[in-house]
Amino acid sequence: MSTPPKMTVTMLGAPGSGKTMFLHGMYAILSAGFEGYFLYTVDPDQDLDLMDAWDLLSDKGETPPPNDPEPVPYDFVLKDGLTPLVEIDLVDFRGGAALDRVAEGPDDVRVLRERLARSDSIYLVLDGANVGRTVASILASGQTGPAVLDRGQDSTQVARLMRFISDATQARTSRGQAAPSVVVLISKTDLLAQTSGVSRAEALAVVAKNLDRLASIATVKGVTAMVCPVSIGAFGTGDSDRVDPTALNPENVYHPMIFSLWHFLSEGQDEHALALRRDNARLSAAAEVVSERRGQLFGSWRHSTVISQNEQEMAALRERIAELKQTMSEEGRRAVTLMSALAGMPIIKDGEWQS
Ligand SMILES: Nc1nc2c(ncn2[C@@H]2O[C@H](COP(=O)(O)OP(=O)(O)OP(=O)(O)O)[C@@H](O)[C@H]2O)c(=O)[nH]1
Ligand SMILES: [Mg+2]
Repeated sequence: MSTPPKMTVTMLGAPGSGKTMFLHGMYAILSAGFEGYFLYTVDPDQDLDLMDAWDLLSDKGETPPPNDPEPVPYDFVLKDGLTPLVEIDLVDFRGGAALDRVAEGPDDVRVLRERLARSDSIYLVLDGANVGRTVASILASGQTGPAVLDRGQDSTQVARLMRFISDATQARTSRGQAAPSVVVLISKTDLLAQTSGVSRAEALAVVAKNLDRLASIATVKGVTAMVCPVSIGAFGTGDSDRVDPTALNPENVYHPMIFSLWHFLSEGQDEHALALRRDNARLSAAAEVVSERRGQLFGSWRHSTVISQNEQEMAALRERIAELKQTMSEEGRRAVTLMSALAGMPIIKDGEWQS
């Protein structure tokens, strides 16, 4: 692959839901390498910023401050060994950017909405402590009634955030593009057991069973989604500025990015196949013109310009077709490998559980 394709990823989540810490944890783990995949910032200074923030957390327990209205943009490149697979455009917004009104909020509100419409992958970040409370109320009510995340903490946010994903999906499909992949990222899963009253595994099973009510966008037709329980450490619910650094224990932080890339490459296969069909059709048309002109009496003499123009086009098309076929087989192979790295993660396509 010559220049890697660019993928846009957007995190949506209420203030304090754990977006920035997830991003820091993901970078710390993936920049050190996971199963041969490496994530780097394009700008080496940003690598220092991210590593400094991670060092503050792992050495002193200092957590990142809440984001301000100035979004923090990152350009990453994900590599398989030394081979760049994809460039990733990811922006860390404050949670309020998704919840304020455009007319009243700072400019990040408009920027986030515009960005969602061109996002290839969207992470719906749900605070695990809240999800746990919802699980407790689902269990208490005998799994009936509406399952909304704890009001005042997260309820309206989830509905609102999902609406943005729905709008983004519509914007993309109206342009003939695939829907963005969706990661239902349950953050702070170390708190799930505490707030749900059942074990983490049981709580996650309740989430999976009730996903159509908790995060219904993940189960609609046309959407491919993954539920990903993430934790940065068993920090408890205490002071959010400072946590116990010895409790640091990142879990599942690389899965969302691997899933986004898998989906991006899989969708790319359909687009490549379409381009291949188009190029093959043009090649046959040009070949037909050449053979027809050559077949005419004095063909090569009277039609030499047309013939040579078509032959040039045929050579260019053959080259492009060969490149496309190579890209398709490389990306197809990579998609299969990426999927194996996601083994065991719950993936839902068109409302159907895949694993
Ligand atoms: N127990 C626990 N707490 C966490 C975890 N991740 C984050 N937190 C806590 O949640 C707080 C908020 O996390 P952030 O990542 O800053 O949240 P955010 O979504 O970026 O917030 P805004 O930038 O304000 O939108 C942190 O300061 C931590 O105290 C986790 O995995 N476990
Ligand atoms: Mg933040």
